[in-house]
Amino acid sequence: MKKLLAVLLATAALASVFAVSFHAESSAGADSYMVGDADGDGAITIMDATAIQRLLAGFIEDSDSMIALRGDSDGNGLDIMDATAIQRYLAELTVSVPIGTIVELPAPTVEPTDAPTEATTIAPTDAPTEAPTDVPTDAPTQAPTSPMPTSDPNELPFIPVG
Ligand SMILES: [Ca+2]
Ligand SMILES: [Ca+2]
Repeated sequence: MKKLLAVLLATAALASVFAVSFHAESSAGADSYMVGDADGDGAITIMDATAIQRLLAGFIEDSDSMIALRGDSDGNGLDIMDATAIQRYLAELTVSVPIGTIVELPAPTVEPTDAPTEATTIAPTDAPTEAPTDVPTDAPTQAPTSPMPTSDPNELPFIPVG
């Protein structure tokens, strides 16, 4: 019962935190469940194992499949081992499944929205037709001021022999 008490205390602490933080968005526990809490009363009790056994025996219906979802502690579908796991958990025996763990409910499947069929109404902008206003600058008309070389720099200087 120590484990159960710890889980309940942790759940209560979480619930109070959520109540403060997310009170406006959703009621606590509406989008999550406790693994093993087959009957959904918020606690792991022998009634959860009994609910699984009764469902498997066909004595009760599971119209919204929540007993099967919450009771399936190992994720392989609801079977008698899930009831046994709850009994072992309550007897404080070793269980290898996450009984008592809070699990978020899978998000509801949302139909994909249709892609918009209307064509975009924004026409492409026209390219600018106005000519550029900058006139190209004239090429320089003034002749270079440095004098042109008068002799071929590759020509060897004349050295008189004598
Ligand atoms: Ca329960
Ligand atoms: Ca199972």
